[in-house]
Amino acid sequence: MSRTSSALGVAVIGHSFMGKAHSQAWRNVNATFDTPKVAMRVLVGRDAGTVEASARRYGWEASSIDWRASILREDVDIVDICTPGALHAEIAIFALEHGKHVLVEKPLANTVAQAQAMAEAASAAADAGVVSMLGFNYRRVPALVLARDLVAAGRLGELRQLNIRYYQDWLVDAGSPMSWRLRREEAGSGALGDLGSHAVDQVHYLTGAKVSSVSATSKTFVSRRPGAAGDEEVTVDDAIWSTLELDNGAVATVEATRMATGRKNSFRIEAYGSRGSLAFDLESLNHLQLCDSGAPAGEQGSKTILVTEPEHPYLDGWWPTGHVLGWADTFTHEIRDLLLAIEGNTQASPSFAEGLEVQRVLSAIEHSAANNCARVAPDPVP
Ligand code: SOE
Repeated sequence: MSRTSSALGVAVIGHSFMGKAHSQAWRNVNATFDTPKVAMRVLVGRDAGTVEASARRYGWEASSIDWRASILREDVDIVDICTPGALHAEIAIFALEHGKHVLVEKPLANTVAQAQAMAEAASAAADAGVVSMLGFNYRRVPALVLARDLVAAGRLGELRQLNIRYYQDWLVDAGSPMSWRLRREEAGSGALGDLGSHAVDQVHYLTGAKVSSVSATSKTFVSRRPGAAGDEEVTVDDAIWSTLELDNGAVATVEATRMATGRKNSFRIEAYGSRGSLAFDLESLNHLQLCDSGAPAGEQGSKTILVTEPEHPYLDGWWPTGHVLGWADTFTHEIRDLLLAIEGNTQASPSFAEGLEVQRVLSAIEHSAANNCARVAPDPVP
C-alpha cells in the first residue's frame, strides 16, 4: 500500500483496561514512528453510555454496541480485539472472513479448539493479504528484544535453564470482588491464561524452541468471592507452577500467580547458559542484567544494561539518550509492527499459529495439574 493512500481505519472492540491501553497506542503510533496513517474510527462496548464516554476520552470518532456492524464498516480496515477471551474466536474469525486485518489480545483463545479455528482462519485470510497478530506485548519491551538477540547470537552459550515467573497480588484480599477473569466460561483459566501465557510465549520467543513436555501444579486459594448477587464460586486457578522440557534440551520453570503479596507487576525472566546468563523484571523494564563468564576472572558477575539508547530496539522513535520507557509504550511498539507488516504485505509475529502453540502448552499445564501430582508416601521411613 502506498503512504499516499487514505488512512487505515481502526475499530477497537472492548474498552476496559486493554481497550484503554490499545486506544492510547493507536493515538500515539503516528506521532512516534514512521508508519502508515491510522484513523480511530470506532470503539465498541456493551453499554452505549459507557462506551460513548470512553470513546470521547480516548479520542475515537464514534462508539457502538454492535461489533459486527462496526467490523463491516467500509472505513474500517483493522479490527483490534480487547474483549474477554471467550469472544476472541467469534469476533476474529468474522473479521478475517470479511478481509479485515486483526490484532487480538492474549491469550489467543480460551481453548485449543478455538485457537485452532482462529489459526486456520488466519492462514486462509493471509492468502488474500490479510495480516493477523497476537498481542503478546512483552515481545515489544526493548530489553527483551535485546535479550532475545543476545541468546540468538550465542552470548549465553548453550541455553540450559530458564526461570520465568509472573507475580501480581491484586487478588490477595479474599474480599476482592468477582470479575470475568475469575469465571472459566469467560476467561478460560485464571493466572494460567492471564499471566502464564506471557511466560510461555517468552519461553518460545527467547529460545526459539518448542515445549515437548510439562509437569504442573495449580491452586485456587480463595474459592468464593463476593459477586453482584452474593458469594460466587471462583472456577479458575489462582496460581500455577510448572516445569517445561524444551525440544532444544533446556528446561524452563514457569509460574504465574495473582496472589503474591507485594508483587505488583513482577514479570521476572532469568536465562542460564554455558557461557552466561541474563535477568529481567518488568518492574524495572528499562534494565537488562547480563553475566558473561568470558569476563576476566576478577570481573565476573552481572552488569546492568540501561536499554534506553537509540541503538536499542524501538528507542529511535522516542527520545534522545537516557529517557526510560513505560509499560504502555509496548502497545505502541506492537501496533507499529502490525502497521509495518500491513504496509509490507508480510505476516506479523506472534502469529495465530504461534498463539495456538502457547494454547497447547497452557492446556498441557492444566491437564498435568489436574492429573499427575504424586503424593508423598504416608508410610513411615523404613
Ligand atoms: C492482569 O492483571 C494483566 O492486566 C494482564 O491481563 C496483562 O496481560 C498484563 O500485561 C498486565 O496484567
